[in-house]
Amino acid sequence: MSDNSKGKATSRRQFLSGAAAVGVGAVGSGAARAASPDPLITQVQEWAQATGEGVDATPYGLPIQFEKDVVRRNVEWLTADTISSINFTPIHALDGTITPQGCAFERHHSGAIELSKPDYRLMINGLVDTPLVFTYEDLERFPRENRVYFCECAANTGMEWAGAQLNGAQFTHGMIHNMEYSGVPLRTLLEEAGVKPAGKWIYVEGADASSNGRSIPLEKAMDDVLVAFKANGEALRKEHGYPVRLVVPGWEGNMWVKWLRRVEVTEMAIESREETSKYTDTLEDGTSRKWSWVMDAKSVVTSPSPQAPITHGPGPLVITGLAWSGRGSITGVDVSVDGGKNWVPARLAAPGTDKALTRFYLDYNWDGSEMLLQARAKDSSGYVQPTKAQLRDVRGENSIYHNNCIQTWWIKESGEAENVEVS
Ligand SMILES: Nc1nc2c(c(=O)[nH]1)N[C@H]1C(S)=C(S)[C@@H](COP(=O)(O)O)O[C@H]1N2
Ligand SMILES: [Mo]
Repeated sequence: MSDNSKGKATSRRQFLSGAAAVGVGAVGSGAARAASPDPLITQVQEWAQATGEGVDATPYGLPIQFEKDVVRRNVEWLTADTISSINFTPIHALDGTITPQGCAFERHHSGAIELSKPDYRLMINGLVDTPLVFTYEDLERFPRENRVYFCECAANTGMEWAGAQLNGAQFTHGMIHNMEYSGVPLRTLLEEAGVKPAGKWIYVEGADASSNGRSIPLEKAMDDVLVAFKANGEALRKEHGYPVRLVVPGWEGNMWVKWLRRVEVTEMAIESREETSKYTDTLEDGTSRKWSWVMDAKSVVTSPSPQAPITHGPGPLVITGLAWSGRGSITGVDVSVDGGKNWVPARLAAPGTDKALTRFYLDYNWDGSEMLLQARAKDSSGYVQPTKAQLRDVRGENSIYHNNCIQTWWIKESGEAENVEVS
């Protein structure tokens, strides 16, 4: 910590006065250190005395070695093996909103398969005028769109129902990624086949052993669903469904069928399959709800957080995180440093967009005392993210899916952070 920042730290009194003391701009407020002899400034360094790597060293670039900790991680005890399993996006270490494919969480029911473009076929059958089969090349000839959406597994934050459990935003909230997809609207392909009036649903399945079959109402299929083949400008990675996956904006990740092979237009939802009935939510009164497809508004502070502690002293501190809603766009995010007693509006890095991640910042002047840090998202439907207590009142503690409660990080004076609950 520099002497400069110590001198300008907010006093405890100011801190406690609440909203007024929170969120003042950090610019010029002591984040830089006074110039003093520093070998990194005064001496010619090793890397300036020789040439670097040539342009052909890495035909496909990887992150520099110093970033080797920014990787997907799994929680070993969560699943029996890594084939039917999940890992987590390192959201604590990322910024902006786009998730690089290489660190975007994976969820497979029977492992990631290798399916080439020449071997790829997509069939549309069922209640259509003309059953059709598309090759990869065929798909490329339809008018294409580019859209950014988040994909959240319904089980995200699912381990936190009964109590604060996993110590890191990566593990509590990392079953999410946000990419720019290029693809063909499913509507275009369905119209090509001609949906019969009796068709009210589609049943979609993948080419992997699990097939991950799902029923989706035709209305959604004709709305904003994409048959995508590129993510963030490049081909989908194998683990995200190469060469073609379904993108079902705002809806549970399990409907985003990877290695998409068939779309069947049906009269009713195909529910007999074990997989389809699996995704239900147990409620407080012991009953279950199903077909809770939409992911409600949610947010999390990604830094500081348990895996991203504060490593400097009092003074300017960038508090940042992500917010999203499957019902529309994020209109605002509030941040609390006192466990939800007082809230201040965070700054959105850009206006929220439809069913995509929104980055927020609170440029804070930290006095070095402990904080109970929370974020609360609001979306364009008027919905406000609930507290854990509010959510438990309705859903009890036996749910797994759809936990969108407000998360609390206890930031200690040392700058370390812990996953906690506030009553
Ligand atoms: N074919 C197929 N599609 C699938 C799955 C699968 O196992 N097989 N898993 C689903 C689940 S549960 C989720 S959360 C998302 C995860 O997508 P990702 O692996 O690209 O993150 O894919 C969905 N699509
Ligand atoms: Mo999922």
